[in-house]
Parts: sequence; C-alpha cells; structure tokens
Amino acid sequence: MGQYEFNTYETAWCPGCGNLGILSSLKNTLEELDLNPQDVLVVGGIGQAAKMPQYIRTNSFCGLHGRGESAAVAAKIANQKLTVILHTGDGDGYGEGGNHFIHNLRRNIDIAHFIHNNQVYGLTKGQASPTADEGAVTGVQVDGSINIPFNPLLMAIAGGAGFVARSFSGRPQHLEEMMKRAILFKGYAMVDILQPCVSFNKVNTFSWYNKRVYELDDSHDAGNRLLAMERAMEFGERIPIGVLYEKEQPTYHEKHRSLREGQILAMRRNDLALVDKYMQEMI
Ligand SMILES: Cc1ncc(C[n+]2csc(CCOP(=O)(O)OP(=O)(O)O)c2C)c(N)n1
Repeated sequence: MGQYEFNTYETAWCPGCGNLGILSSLKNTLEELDLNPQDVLVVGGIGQAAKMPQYIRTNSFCGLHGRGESAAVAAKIANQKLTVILHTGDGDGYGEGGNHFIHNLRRNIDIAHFIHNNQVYGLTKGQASPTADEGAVTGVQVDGSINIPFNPLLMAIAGGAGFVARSFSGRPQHLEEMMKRAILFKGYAMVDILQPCVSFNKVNTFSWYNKRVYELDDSHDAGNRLLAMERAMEFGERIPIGVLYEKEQPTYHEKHRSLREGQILAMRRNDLALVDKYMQEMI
C-alpha cells in the first residue's frame, strides 16, 4: 500500500468513472515524485471531481463550488513550501470558478490545477457545463445547449499561463507524465483532463475520446504561443493531448516583495524580530 492510500475508503463515483483513473494517476505521480504527504495539499471545490482531496492521504481542503481556486491560491501564499494541487471539475473550474481561473492565469502562483473535463455538471445530474458542445442534449437543455463552448486551453494561453496541457483519463501513462510536469513546473500549471462521465454524458464516452485524441510529438513547438493557440483550437475529429504551451516566467512569490522576503512564513514561525520589522514598516 502506497503512502498516499487510506487504509479503507469508498468513493462516491460510478464504476467506470474517469475520476477513478485520475485518482490513481495522482497517487502514482506523487509516489514517483517522492514527495512527503505532509508537504502536499490537495484542494477541491464542490462536485464529483472536487472530491479528490477526500480520497488521498495528504493535507486536504474542500472549498465552496468555484472557490477551490481561491483557497488553493491562499494556501500557497500562506505557505509557499507546500506543493499545492487543485482538482476541479469543468463546471467548478471554468463555470462557477471561471473568474478565479482567469485571474490565476495571470497571477502565476506556483500551483498545479487539474481540471476533470467531462463536459457536464456531473454531481447535479448532467446539465450542460461550460465545455458542453453546442447542441448537447441534457435533462435541462432538452433542445440542446445553445451556448458556444468555452475553450479552456485557448483562454489559458491567451490569459498568460506558463504551462498549458491536456490529457485523457484513459491514458494513465500520459496523464502521469502531464501531472508530473505540471507539479514540477515553477508557476501556474493547468492540465485539462478529458474524462468520460458514464452516467450523464452518453456522447463524449471513453471510446469517443479514445478515437480522437492524439499525442503531440517533438514536431510541436511548445514555446510558440501562436502555434499553441492553433493547437488549442483543434477539438473535434482530432484532439491534441500533451503540453501545448510552456514558458517559465517570474512567479507571484518572486514578484511580490513581502512574499519574496518570506513575511508570512516569518509570522507563522513566530519570528518576532521579523514580524516587528514588518509592523514598523506598516505603521
Ligand atoms: C454557487 C453554487 N452553484 C451551484 C451549486 C450546485 N452544484 C454543486 S456541484 C455542481 C456541478 C459540478 O460539476 P463539475 O464542477 O463539472 O464537476 P463534476 O461533478 O462533473 O465532477 C453544481 C452546479 C453549488 N453548490 N454552488
């Protein structure tokens, strides 16, 4: 039994749910990175995907719907030594949390954000999520979704993210590689993970994704922002998976004077001399 496993636990997920594969990929990735569970924080919001923190033996935090993103940022600001990993669904991350998502891209806080993208609101029984295809029929959108789908990768690249990737829950080795690179990346790193919802999305199934995804190879220049945007717009008969865009840039902590100087850590350590210095500066 790995160090990230609870002795016993039962998930709330359906047999065949992509979340099961994503959870085991996360555990394998953390094992491979050999991180101490005490140094890792897994954060979620609300939703089926957002239950990830409950099933892994690390520090955990479950926020409100759409607010896991701000909680993860706050935790990293308070303790930059933590490896902060955020799991949201596409509704949680791009819908209710859409504003936080957009601004996290440009803050460049050093967290890894894994979005389980099943194109529906799974927990609440399959309504169209931001990434639902136009025309997708659900129990609520009975005539088909009338909205243009949100393109998370295009948004992330345009919004300033330094690491933008996509993977598929049905390709565990690929997913683990993406998770590993995202966690090790210095700065905000997002991986949009295509994931079948066996109960509420009968169109974008495992085989639907499996037929369409193709792995980007060395011929893709991940340092070229415009080319990355072009790849991000490819979603249909062929769907690229891999790192679409990667560029290291100064992080929030590096740019923020107080955080650079370790102010919050000093306060947590009760380093009175430093706390006094900061107080003097403020008054
Ligand atoms: C502000 C707010 N709006 C709506 C809800 C109801 N709600 C809870 S989970 C959820 C959808 C979750 O979908 P998603 O984030 O895509 O994750 P999934 O369950 O598919 O993994 C909704 C709409 C809520 N809890 N809070």
